[in-house]
Parts: sequence; C-alpha cells; structure tokens
Amino acid sequence: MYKLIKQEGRAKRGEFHTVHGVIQTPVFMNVGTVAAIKGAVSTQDLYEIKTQVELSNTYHLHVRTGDKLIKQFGGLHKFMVWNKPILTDSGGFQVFSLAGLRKIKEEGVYFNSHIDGHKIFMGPEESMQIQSNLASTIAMAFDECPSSVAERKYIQASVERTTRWLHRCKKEMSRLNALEDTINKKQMLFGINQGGTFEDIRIEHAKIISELDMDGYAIGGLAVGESHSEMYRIIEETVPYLPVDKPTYLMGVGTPANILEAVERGVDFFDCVYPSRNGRHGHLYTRKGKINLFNVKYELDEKPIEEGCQCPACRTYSRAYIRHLLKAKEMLGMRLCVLHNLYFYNTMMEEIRQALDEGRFIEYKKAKLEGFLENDK
Ligand code: PRF
Ligand code: ZN
Repeated sequence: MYKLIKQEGRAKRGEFHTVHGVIQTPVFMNVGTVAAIKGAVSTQDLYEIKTQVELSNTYHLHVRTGDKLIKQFGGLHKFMVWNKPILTDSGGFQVFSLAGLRKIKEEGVYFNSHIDGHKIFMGPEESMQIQSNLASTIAMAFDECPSSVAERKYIQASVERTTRWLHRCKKEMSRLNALEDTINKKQMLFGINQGGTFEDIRIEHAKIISELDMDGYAIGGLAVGESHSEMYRIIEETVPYLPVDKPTYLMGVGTPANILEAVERGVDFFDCVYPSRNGRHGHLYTRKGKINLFNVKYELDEKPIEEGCQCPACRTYSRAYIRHLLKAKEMLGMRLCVLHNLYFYNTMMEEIRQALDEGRFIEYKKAKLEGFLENDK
C-alpha cells in the first residue's frame, strides 16, 4: 500500500507498506543480481549502509542456482538472510540484453542460457512462477524492452504484446498467491510501461495499464541509448498518466543527476548498477563529483574518500591505502569502494526525502547538481 505523504510540484515523497516493512520513497534499490551485491558486500553490510530494498534477477537465479532450490530452502529472504524488502526483475530485460539467440513469440521468449547455452522458454506465467518461488516482496511484470533503434511499427506491436503479457502476469500472480504452499502470499506485482521514445505510444500504454490496479508502475525501456534530455522528456510526458497514488519506478536509472531530474518529474523508485560497478573500478562518487582513485595524486593522500562521509570505508581508511588495495587487486579495495558508493546513493536519497519533507527539494537539487561540477572546475 502506497501513501503519498507530500508533493512538491510533481516530486513525490511517499511510504510503501509491504509485508517486509515500510519503504520510504524516493528510494534507490541496491542491485544484487544473483542475490549478492557484487564486490563482496554482505547483507550485514547492507543494514549498515542504509539499504532499504535489495534487487535480484529472476533470469539469473533461474539459470543458477535455480528458483526451485531457493523455494525449497524457504525463499530468497531466508536464503540470503535479508529481512527487508526485495524486488525481483522479471527476466524480460535480462533475456533481451544477455541471452543468446532468442525468438519472441506470443506465448513468450525462447532463448539460450548465458551460462551453458541450453534452451530455455520464459513467458509471463513462467516469470511469475519463478518470482513466486523466490518469494520476493515485489515482482515485476514480464515485458519486452525493445532496442532503442527499433522502428515505431515494431515498438507499437511490442507494447501491445507487453500489455497482453501483463494481463497474463496478473492472472498468474493471483493464482499463485492463493496456493497453499506459496511462501509470500502477499507478493506484489508492478506493471511496466514501454513505448520507446514515442510519446503517444507511451501515453496510450500508460492509460491502459493504469486501469489494471497494479501495486506499482515502472517506466521501462529508458536508459537504453537515448540521450538524457530525451529520457527526461519521456518521463515528463508519461508520469502524468500513471496513478499518483501508486509508486513510480524508473528501471535501471541512473547517475545521481539522472535521479534528481527524475524525482523532480515524479519518480520514486530507482535501481542501477552504477554505484557498484563504478566502485569495483575505483570510480567514487563524492559531493564534488566523481573521483578516480587510480589517479597518482592520491598515492599519499591521508584523507578518506570523502571527508565527513560516515560509510565503513571513510570512517577508517585513507585514499592512499584504498588506492593501494585496488592496484594490488585485493578484494578489500573493491569492497570498500562499493560500500562507499552505495552509501553515497542511499544517503543522497535520504537527503532528497528530507528536502521533500521540508518543501525545499528544488533548492536542494540545484545545490547538489552544482556541487557535482566542482571537481571539473
Ligand atoms: N524492463 C525490465 N527491466 C529493466 C528494464 C526494462 O525495460 C530496464 C530499462 N532501462 C532496466 N531493467 N523488466
Ligand atoms: Zn564513504
């Protein structure tokens, strides 16, 4: 159940009540594709770095180690020892971006596993069954995320199929939630808006799915190669046609600046691999912009990654030491950088929520964006 607490322009400050606790929005979900945040980050760490929601992937867990095994163990929460909300992505996007040779049919998608090449079929029902086995808090609808260069005609047909798939997802999820041996009988389901960069297709689709009383609504198919300004335009044009009293989730986005722009346009859920991926490469977020710890100027730097940062890395270690760890390819180096970056994102979301609570989001956003440019001066 979503409670809209406050609005500043279109920006939303909300609370999303789930069986695994309340999610304060806007929120950044921390990506742990295979039920682990890459970089040797434990769930114990997640509690410490202010993570509210962990995100895992249906496709990855299905091909390894298998959703049936995870169900037998007692579900994803028990398996990874995390008792806060988990969102699982449906596999749609991953099938399109990872799997080899795929064939899209009305019934679903035929593809080859990226692990061993074996043939797999996944349709809306299979995706719901896998997510029900995983027993995540929030399941995502099985959709197609068309390529950014797809033609209008293709996107139109694809969106219509995604709508038919959504009806099937909803029906299957109700059936599964009513079964005796389902672990999370209150599993929620978000619908996904698609339509590429075609405003009329996006709006038409948003209107149709808004009628279905989903638990939340995602905007998919963005950050797939279009420009930032086009992405902002599509968000701005689509959000007004999604229910304001349900969470809005922008999938796979983005940089801190992208998040600030999207919050202003009414988005309240985000996820992205940037903080963890960049952390593993020594690229660190600070209030003055990104820094690269491999830079020789940090070799004797006694300061933490960011002065004043309360993350586990900055509370203890110097830039010089972490730089050394990264150069020596020691796991601890990556781990500390990922912890800092996720803490940075989670803290920014906390600041965004506070700014919204106090009705000064626009001011906050302006100052934050200016700060990010400091290091480039
Ligand atoms: N669909 C799904 N997952 C996604 C996307 C999508 O369009 C995106 C697009 N940025 C990221 N993750 N199911
Ligand atoms: Zn830090």
